[in-house]
Amino acid sequence: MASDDRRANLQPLSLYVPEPKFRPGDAVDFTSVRLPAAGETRRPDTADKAETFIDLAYELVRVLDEDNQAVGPWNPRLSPDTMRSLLRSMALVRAFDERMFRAQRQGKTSFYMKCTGEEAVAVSAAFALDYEDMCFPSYRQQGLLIARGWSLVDMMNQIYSNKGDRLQGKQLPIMYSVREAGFFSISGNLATQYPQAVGWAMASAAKGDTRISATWCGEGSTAEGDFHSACTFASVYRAPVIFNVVNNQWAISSFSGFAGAESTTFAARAVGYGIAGLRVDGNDALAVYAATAWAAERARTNQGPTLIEHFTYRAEGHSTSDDPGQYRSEGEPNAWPLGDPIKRLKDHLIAIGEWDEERHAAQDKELAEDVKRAQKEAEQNGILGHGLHQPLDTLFDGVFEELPWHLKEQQAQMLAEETASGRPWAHKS
Ligand SMILES: Cc1ncc(C[n+]2csc(CCOP(=O)(O)OP(=O)(O)O)c2C)c(N)n1
Ligand SMILES: [Mg+2]
Repeated sequence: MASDDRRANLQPLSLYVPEPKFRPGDAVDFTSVRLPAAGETRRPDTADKAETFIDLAYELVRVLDEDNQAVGPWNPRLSPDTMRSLLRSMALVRAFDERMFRAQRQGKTSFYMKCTGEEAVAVSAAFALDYEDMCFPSYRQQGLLIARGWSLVDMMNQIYSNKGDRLQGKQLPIMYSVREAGFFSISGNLATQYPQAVGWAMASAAKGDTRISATWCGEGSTAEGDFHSACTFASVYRAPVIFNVVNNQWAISSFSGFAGAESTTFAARAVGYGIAGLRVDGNDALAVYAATAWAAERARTNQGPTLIEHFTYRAEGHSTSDDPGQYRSEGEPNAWPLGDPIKRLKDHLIAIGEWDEERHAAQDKELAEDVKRAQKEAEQNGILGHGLHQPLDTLFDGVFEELPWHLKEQQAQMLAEETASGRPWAHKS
């Protein structure tokens, strides 16, 4: 019998292609999102073996409850002063984002990326880690630099690629690199920071150092090969590294289903590699703090890596080049059931009598003024479109230890053409 005849009786295959639940114009209903209550998820000892708490990869570590109280075994019991500084740092990140987004719209820079709604992910981590621990962030963790007290002017100089930009305009705006603040150069190629963080952690362990590393990527980026090879290396060598997966539901216009969210959680990726996995309410600054401190303690005591999924929501566009109104319902950000991280910590501090609306409003005003002042100072070093801020021949500096012959030729040709054009700003001196 011909094989065609045999196959005629079989059911045809069909390819499954995920579809986001809501598209522009749709009413949003997030009631199907399973949310364990605050305080419900258990907290294992940091010395426990990863295989004894696999359930945590499917639960949700939450501290702040519906009544704005901090509850349960993960409550980090931070002092009111520490919580006020956490709140202030998150509010400063938001003020910075607002101002720089506007600067892009005013044509002062070509590009900007906000982290609105995700401020707790980076800021709480910065509070829970040691300043000496090394961070390998994606482009949405400006909160690390801001919480570590790095200069806003320096960040803005980079955004403007101006005279004060220590990276000499060689990186896309917002792709900072700050060795002094333990902030590794941001890469445009998604997930490359994951193996780098593991390598750094392995080196730290091999040298008998005491510092650990932490890295961040979006849920979409977990589909990259680099994510998986990093997990393998970290598991095999028990590298002292914290893997943060920021599940903000979207990867530009692709929803999380395209990275596997319909089948399992992102924290569950840890299970297959035999490493510790936690799933955390990413909009709960206290839960993020507690999870990071727990993972850091494991890393520091040679228990190896932890993967933390931060369950959150990207409240605004992917970047200044994006228009989310084209692909998702406008109702999503407001319907997100885990709320806003700044509002939740603010409401907690108010509920325990350690803050009030007037102080909050006054702080917002003060932070907006601070950011404005920094912006004025940075703009004295130049903005986009106001001439060349870095001498043209520095274009070839700082990449190769010794410039290859073909680049030397290109450099010479460029300089000859510029000299012929008679433009006065073309050369170093
Ligand atoms: C290797 C690689 N592929 C694709 C891109 C283009 N790109 C930039 S950001 C992005 C979405 C990433 O989404 P996610 O990892 O969820 O992070 P988020 O932006 O949500 O923080 C894509 C596809 C890239 N920069 N690098
Ligand atoms: Mg994402």
